[in-house]
Amino acid sequence: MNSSDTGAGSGSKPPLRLLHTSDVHLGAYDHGRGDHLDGMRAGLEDAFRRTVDKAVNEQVDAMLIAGDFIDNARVRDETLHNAAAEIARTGVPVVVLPGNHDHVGPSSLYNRIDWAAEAPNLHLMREPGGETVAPDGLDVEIWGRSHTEQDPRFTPFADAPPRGEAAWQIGIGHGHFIHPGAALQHSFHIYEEELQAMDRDYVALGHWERLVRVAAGGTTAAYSGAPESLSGSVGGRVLLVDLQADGSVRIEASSLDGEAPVWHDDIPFLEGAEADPRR
Ligand SMILES: [Mn+2]
Repeated sequence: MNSSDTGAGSGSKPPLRLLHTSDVHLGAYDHGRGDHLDGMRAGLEDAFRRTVDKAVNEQVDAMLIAGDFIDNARVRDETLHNAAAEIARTGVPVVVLPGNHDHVGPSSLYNRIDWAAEAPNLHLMREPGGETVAPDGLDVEIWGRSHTEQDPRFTPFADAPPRGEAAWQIGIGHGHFIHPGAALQHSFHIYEEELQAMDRDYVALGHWERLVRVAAGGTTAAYSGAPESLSGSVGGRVLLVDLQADGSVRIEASSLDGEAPVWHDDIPFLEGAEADPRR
């Protein structure tokens, strides 16, 4: 898409559409035996295939995967090759932020195959100190901080840098949003004040198998939930994020199963007692 034509008006921005997903957990059942596990394994792969179909059909400009794309470092080789092939099939920049299940580091699964060769459109975030991805041809910068090991003190957004130069500024993180009144026993804390201070246009969150918006000052921030939930009770949706010419951001929870979409204002905010992270 040619977005350069839309920048002439005062205060207008180039519209972009993103697909946000997380917690795909490809390969979670790679080492079990039996028809039941074979079916669940195929189900995870099929859910990601439908996620990529969605990205193609909705003509998104980029896809964001907010952690736990792959379940663990011992998945089958074919799982990694299939994952890379699906990323390549999107035909658009795909930003993968490693989470606690697929962290970077010396024994990382991201060192096992040549991702750059198999999926040249992949932007893999490898910096635990944080890094900015700026895909060619898109007026957007995505900042995130990769997990390295399963360090419970890891903080996805503490002391994040200020906005960059591109028209659109996105944050991506994998962790546990701390709701006022929630207990503090969980790892990878994310706080509303941090999201507010970052001053991004959208923050893509992962780690919960739950579709929910969270408070972030004036910023829209949401967990996409998983394409296919490991717990079996939720999931099946991805978020389409429309960054609009007037500077506003609208999100839509789009079903992978043909169910009706849930629009921006109908997507629930996290409220009440402590959140309920699956992993
Ligand atoms: Mn996680």
